[in-house]
Amino acid sequence: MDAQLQTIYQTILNGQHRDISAQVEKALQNGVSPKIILEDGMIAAMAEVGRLFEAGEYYVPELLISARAMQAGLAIIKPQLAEIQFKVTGRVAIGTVKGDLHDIGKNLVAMLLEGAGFEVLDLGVDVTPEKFVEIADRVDVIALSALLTTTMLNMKGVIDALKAVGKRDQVRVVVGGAPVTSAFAEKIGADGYAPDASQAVGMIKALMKKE
Ligand code: B1M
Repeated sequence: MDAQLQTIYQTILNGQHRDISAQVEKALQNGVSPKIILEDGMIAAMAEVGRLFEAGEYYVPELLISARAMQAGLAIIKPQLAEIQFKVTGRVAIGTVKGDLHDIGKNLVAMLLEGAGFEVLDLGVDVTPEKFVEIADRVDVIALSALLTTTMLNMKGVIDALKAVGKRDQVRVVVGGAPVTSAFAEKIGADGYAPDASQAVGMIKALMKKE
């Protein structure tokens, strides 16, 4: 791995949020592509953080400080990602489902969607089905994120809540997040699934064209 990417990777792994901004800025100035910084440096580091947590070598505080460093790096890279995207119009409400506080992946999807020209309404984390129902009239797509095997079940709750008030057919519902699969998406009646943020943009663009 490139030395700059290795530094970024290690900084996120160590949770040094004060150092990451300058490192990402420097790599961008040196011509490293934002996509490579994101995927090979930052996302790869978070995957390793997850592995260390699973192995009992990292605990929740380490997850938090790595997440904080990741968010600081994302803030620097956001405008660059916006520039490399193609413009399309559409409105997307995005949120992490009820009971779930993970927001890094959701923020990444929101960021790339904005970069692709979508108007994004970010509802945050721990979002209730009622909140999604409330905004259903104002958007073309509702994008749901979940990182826990327990909370992914709440995605179906959103779809059921939309059905209960007769709004299911007005809006596309798409899902994603580490434990979510296309089979699960199909089972709960979602309109689309994507395994990562850039595929989420492609999938939502394709859904918009179908209208
Ligand atoms: Co949590 N956590 N966590 N955590 N955490 C996981 C998810 C876990 C897999 C770690 C592990 O055990 N290996 C595990 C879940 C196990 C399971 O359910 N099977 C876990 C656990 C157990 C927990 C707690 C229960 C721990 C505890 O308290 N004992 C707790 C739950 C809190 C809650 O939510 N109620 C908890 C808490 C936390 C922190 C708050 C400390 C922190 C989150 C901070 C934050 O988000 N601001 C945290 C973190 C950082 C993680 C890991 C290490 C990293 C997650 C991450 O940000 N990944 C994670 C381990 C892992 O994932 N390897 C873990 C990077 C991010 C870019 O990827 O979010 O997957 P991801 O997003 C991807 C795709 O999934 C996709 O695009 C993104 C990339 O392109 N995507 C979408 C995401 N959303 C999408 C929506 C779409 C499309 C694609 O819509 C169409």
